[in-house]
Parts: sequence; structure tokens; C-alpha cells
Amino acid sequence: MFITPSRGLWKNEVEQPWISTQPLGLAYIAAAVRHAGFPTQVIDAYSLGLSAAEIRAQIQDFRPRVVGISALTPQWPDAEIVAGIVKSVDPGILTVAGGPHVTALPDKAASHPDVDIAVIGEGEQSMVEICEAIAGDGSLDAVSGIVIGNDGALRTTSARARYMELDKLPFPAHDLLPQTAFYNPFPAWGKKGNFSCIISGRGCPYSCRFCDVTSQQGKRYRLRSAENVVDELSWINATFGVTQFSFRDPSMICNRRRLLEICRLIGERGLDIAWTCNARANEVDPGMLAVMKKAGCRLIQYGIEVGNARMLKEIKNITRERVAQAVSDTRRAGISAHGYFLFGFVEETPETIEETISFALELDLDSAGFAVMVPFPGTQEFDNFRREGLLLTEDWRDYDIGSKPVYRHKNVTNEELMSATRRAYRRFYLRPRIIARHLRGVNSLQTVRTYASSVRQTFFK
Ligand code: B12
Ligand code: SF4
Repeated sequence: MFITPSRGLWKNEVEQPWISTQPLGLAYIAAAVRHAGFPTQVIDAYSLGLSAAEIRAQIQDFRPRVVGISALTPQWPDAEIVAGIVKSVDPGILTVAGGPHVTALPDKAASHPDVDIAVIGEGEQSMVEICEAIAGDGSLDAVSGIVIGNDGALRTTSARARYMELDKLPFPAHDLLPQTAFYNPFPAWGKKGNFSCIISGRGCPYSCRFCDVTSQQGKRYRLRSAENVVDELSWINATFGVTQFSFRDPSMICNRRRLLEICRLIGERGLDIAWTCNARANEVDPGMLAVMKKAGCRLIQYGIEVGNARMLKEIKNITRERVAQAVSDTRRAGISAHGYFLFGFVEETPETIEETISFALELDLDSAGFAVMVPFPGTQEFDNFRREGLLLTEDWRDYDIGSKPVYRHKNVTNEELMSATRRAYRRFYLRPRIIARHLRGVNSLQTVRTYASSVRQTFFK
């Protein structure tokens, strides 16, 4: 059995997240475990907002021998509570923790009294081998890529190699997840009920200082074949009626030839879908954008981060001109362009904050997201702030986008950083042309509700 922890279990006050999408990592592992012959179940308590009692009842019903718990950094305190709930049902159930936070700090995770094993990195094969060891007489010490805790000193087993042949993994077990109507994606990604995320590869070669995808998944793009990706799109479309997809890869367009093949296959199979993806501004060109548009791409999200030319070079190795070109080419191709921006890099000053806001306004973006940078454990930025003694807390609940900064900045106060995001949102969105574009996109009550939550979170927090 696999569980995503509900938000707010630690304070005994569960909150329904205003954005939720399919937990693909757990769905991949559940599919692998089922493929190996073990009955399994997924409780997406995070997205459903389940209480501790509801989680306990489902564990009691299923009576698992092993429970896997997934955690991003701000979810870790809730994941600890879930491990405690499992042990309260039956101390003999093996608790296995995994996911980005556990991969960054496996020893700490495995040291928790209610956690038996921490899995480092991709969990499919490790979890299958753990289940086999528990079902038979196998030894957990023979399973690579794990830290065994809770029976005395921690033991770390040999490192596990990353999967190179992603096409061989079973598709994520969407049939074990709640119906798509329970997921509440960003309105720009799709609508409740007919939306799904998809991942077309793993890894990223760029190592941006604030991001831990590289330390999680490695520096090399490992790509699924175009055929395999479109097979999954077709399966989800035919089985669950999903027509809107969001590729959550750092950049699903990184390999031009594969991208063009994906687009060709979508057309050849007559798949009537719309999709969004992330990209790096240096990777797009007008020819590629025209093909993407024809295959259903309606939004590209660019991680732009800052406006100062020197910082842009240092952080993203790109120029302002190249970013502006990518955004205008995208819009010219009839695809919406979104920009992500962050405040709080070590080099930040009051002046660079203004440059970021001005740059966001100069670009012809349809939408933008602004946040104070959170240095997640496992990133270079986390090490930088910690080394300089500037980290204010290691209470992981505070490591959430939208929380107040978890570090003291040398050049700007935390209040300046917080007010920069509010100012940036106001200046970006309270422009007639942006308001008009967004009003055109409001096509359901759900979209209105999600927009209202975003406005509340953004302007009135
Ligand atoms: C989709 C997504 C979301 C979705 C769904 C999250 C989810 N549970 O999957 C939503 C929108 C809800 C979300 C929210 C957030 N996200 Co997010 N998200 C992603 C994204 C883009 C894709 C996740 C994915 O499907 N990956 C593909 C699968 C195959 O990989 P995976 O999920 O890591 O799972 C593998 C392993 O981690 C492991 N594993 C995972 N769980 C388990 C459990 C067990 C038992 C085992 C054994 C193994 C295991 O095995 C899996 C299969 O190989 C990633 C970036 C990325 N490309 O991975 C960021 C990412 C995971 N998010 C991140 C962050 C920071 C957040 C937020 C904190 C802030 C934000 N960006 O808004 C919030 C957290 C909300 C909260 N308070 O709890 C960081 C995580 C950093 C960290 N140390 O926690 C990432 C890595 C992005 C980044 N650039 O750094 N996110
Ligand atoms: S921010 Fe994007 S490009 Fe940079 S390392 Fe992370 S995933 Fe790769």
C-alpha cells in the first residue's frame, strides 16, 4: 500500500490543497509492485484531504504488510505522522519512506522511530525487491539504494544505478488513483475531470542552484521513446476520458527529433488532446513551435527566474534577448507563454528585485508566477545558506512556496522579499490586457474557484 500524506496532519487540522495533481512517482511504483505480483493500493490522502482517522481506517481494511509513504520536503512532518498511524495499526507493518525529501536526507528519514526504511532515488525496483524480501526469506541488506533504520544503527546498502530503459517501466497505475475529478490542477494546465500529468523522461543536465531535480534524477536526460509516450497519452485518453495533459518534465522538448516524432504520432493517431509543457528558452525555435501548436500544445512554461542580465547568465546561462525571443516566438505560434520568477538568490539586491519585476512586465507573457526562492535540502543554494550560517530554520513545514523566507538574506530583508512577490503579482496581473486574456479563459465554475484561491493566496496572505 502507498500513501501521500495529507496536509496539516501534524496540527490535527487537515487542509485540502488548492492545487493537486496525480502523484505520478507513487503511481509508477504501485504499477511496478503490482506487475511483480503483489496486490497493492494507493491512498492519495494529500489530494483527497483525508483525516488521520480516514487513513487509519483504510490501512485497517487493506491490512498491508508494507506501506510506502512519499514526501516532498514540506510534507515530511506529515509523512512522519502517517508512519506513526501505520505503526499504531500494527507495529509489524514495514514502513518505507521515499520521494525527493527522503532522497536528499535518507539517514534522517530512516532515523525516525516509525520509519523502517528510506529509499534513495527512483523507487520502482527497490520497492519490488523490498516486497520480495518481506514475502520470502530474502535479506533487506541485498536491496540496493536503501537505508535500513529502526533496528539499531543505520545501514546503507550499495548504490542503485538509475534506470536507462524507461520504456520498460509499466505505465503509472492511474487506475489505483482517485478519479481525475478529484484533482485540481492549475487552471492553465487543464480542467478538473479531464486532466492528467505525464512525465516523458527523467533527469536534467542543467543543475540550477535552487533545484534538486538533478540530485534526484541525475544530470543526464533519460528519455522515453516517442512511441511509448504517445501510447500512454492514448491509454489515458481512451480509458479515463482525459483530454488535457501537462508534461511535468523539466523540458520535454529537449530532444528535437523526439519532440517532432511525438507531435507526428499525436496527429497520426487522431488524438484530440491539448497539452502544456515546461521548456528552457534556449531550446525553442519557430519551426518547432508551429509543429507543437498543431499537435495540441497550448501553453509553455519557462523558468526565467530573474531579470538582471549577469544573474541570468550565472543562474540559467542565458541572455535576456534569448528569453524575450522565445516568449515572442511562442506567442506568435499561437501558444500561451508563462514565466516563473524567483526572488532571494544570494546575489539579490533591492535593485535586482526591481529588474526582475520590470523584465516580467516587458516580456509578452500571458501569465507569470513569482515566489521567494526556497533552498530545498539537496540543492546548492541550501548548502550555500547553511554554510554561511544564514538558514533560520530546518523545520520542513516552513519549506513551502509561499511561506516566509527560511533564511536571512545579506542584502535584502525578508519583508522586502515577501512584498516583492505581492508587488510583482499586482503589477503583472492588474494590467488591462492581462485581465482581458484571463477573463477569456474562464470557462467553468471550478476555474473561477481556483482563480479565487490563487488571488486569495497571492494578494491577501
Ligand atoms: C507534479 C509536481 C508537483 C505536483 C504533485 C506532486 C507529487 N506528489 O507528485 C504538485 C503541484 C502538487 C506539487 C507541489 C509541490 N512541489 Co512539486 N513537483 C512536481 C514535479 C514537476 C513532477 C513530479 C513527478 O511526477 N516526477 C516524476 C516521478 C517519476 O518522480 P518522483 O515523483 O520524484 O518519484 C520517484 C522518486 O522520488 C521515488 N519516490 C517517490 N515517492 C516515493 C515513495 C516511496 C515509498 C518510494 C520507495 C519511492 C518514492 O520513486 C519515484 C519513481 O521513480 C517535480 C519535478 C520533477 N520533474 O520531478 C516537482 C517537485 C517534486 N516539486 C517540488 C516542490 C518544491 C513542490 C512544492 C513544495 C512547491 C511548489 N513547487 O509549488 C509543492 C509541495 C506542496 C506541499 N506543500 O506539499 C520539488 C521537490 C523538492 C523537495 N525536496 O521536496 C520538485 C523536485 C521540483 C524542483 N524543481 O525542485 N509538485
Ligand atoms: S530548474 Fe529546471 S533546468 Fe534547472 S536543474 Fe531544475 S529541472 Fe533542470
